[in-house]
Amino acid sequence: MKELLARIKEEALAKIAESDAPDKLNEVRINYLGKKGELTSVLKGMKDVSPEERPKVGQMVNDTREAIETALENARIELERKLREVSMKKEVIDVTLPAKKMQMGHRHPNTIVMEEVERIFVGMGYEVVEGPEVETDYYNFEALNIPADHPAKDEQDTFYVNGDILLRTQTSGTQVHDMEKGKLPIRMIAPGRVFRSDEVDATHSPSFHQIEGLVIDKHITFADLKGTLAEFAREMFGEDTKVRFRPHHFNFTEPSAEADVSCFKCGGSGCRFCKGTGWIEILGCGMVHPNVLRMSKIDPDEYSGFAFGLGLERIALLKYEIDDMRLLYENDVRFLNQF
Ligand code: 2NM
Repeated sequence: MKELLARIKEEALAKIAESDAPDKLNEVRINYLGKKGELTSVLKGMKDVSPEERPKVGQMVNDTREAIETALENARIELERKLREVSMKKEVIDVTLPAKKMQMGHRHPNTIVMEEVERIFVGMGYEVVEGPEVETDYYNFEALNIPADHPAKDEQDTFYVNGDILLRTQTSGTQVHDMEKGKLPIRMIAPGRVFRSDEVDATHSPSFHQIEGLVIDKHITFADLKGTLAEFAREMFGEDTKVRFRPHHFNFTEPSAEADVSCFKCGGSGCRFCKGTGWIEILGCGMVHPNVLRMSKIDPDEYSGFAFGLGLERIALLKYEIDDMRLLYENDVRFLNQF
C-alpha cells in the first residue's frame, strides 16, 4: 500500500511538473483526486485493510492527497504568473515609435483675411459688430440716403423677400442700428455676408462678404479717414504701401472716394498684377452724409464721421493671387490646403 501511494504521488507530481496550461493541471486533478481518480480508488479499497492498519493507511492517503493538492496549487500560481508575463510582454507599448500624423484643418482664406482686417481695426480701438442678413428696405436703403428710384434697389440687383424685406446688399444697416442707439462716439466695423442678384463669374457671386467701417465723433475730418486707411494699408499690405484717393459718388457719403493702394507686387512701378498702373483699388469711402446722420438722430452740426466699405473676397483674391472667385466657394481641399 505504501509503495502504491508513493508511486501515485510520484507520478502525479511528475505530470504536474510537465503541465504547461491550466486545463492540463485540471486533467491531473481529475485523474488523481476526482471521483474516479486513482487516489479515490485506493480509498475505496480501504475496506480490505485490517481495522488496526486503517488509521495509518488513512493518514497516508490523506498525506498523499495533500501533497498533490499543494503541488497543483503551486503549479497553478506559477503558471498564471508565466501567462501574465507573456501577455505583458506582448502588450508592451513602444513609446519611441513615430506618432501618427494628425490631419489638422485650417482657416479658409476668406477667414484669414477677415480676421486680419478685424485684428488691425480692433488694434485701433474699433468694435466688431454683427447684424442681421435679412433687413428691411429702411435699414438697407432709405436710412442710407438711397432714394426709392435708385437703380441699386431694382429687383435685378437685390433679392427681395417681399416689398419691404430683403437680403442686405451691404452691411451698412448694422451701422444704422448702432447709430440709432444714440451712444456716441462710434468706432466700429461691421463684417458679414451680403447678397446681390449677380451671375456667378470670376469676379462676381450672388453672396459675398463685406467689411464696413464707421467712425462718428466731434471734429472728425477727411484727414482722419486718410490717416486711418493709410495705417490699415500699411498693416495689411506692407510698411511701404501708399494710398491714393479718387473722387467717387455714394449716396451715403459726401464727399466720397475710392481708395487705391500702391501695388504690393511691383511697389508701384507697374506690372501685370496692377495692369501697369502701379495702383490697386481696394475700397470705397467718404464722410457720412448729413442726411444719414439726421435720419439716425445724430446732429450733423455737432457730429461728423467717416465710413468705408471693402469686399473681403476681393482682398483675398489680391493677397493670394487667385484669379477666380469661384475657387473660394468650391471648397476643394486641394485648393484650400495651399493657404
Ligand atoms: C462704402 C463706401 C462708403 C458706408 C456708409 C455707412 C453708413 F452707415 F455710415 F452710412 N456705412 N458704410 C460706406 C461708405 C460704405 O462701401 C463701399
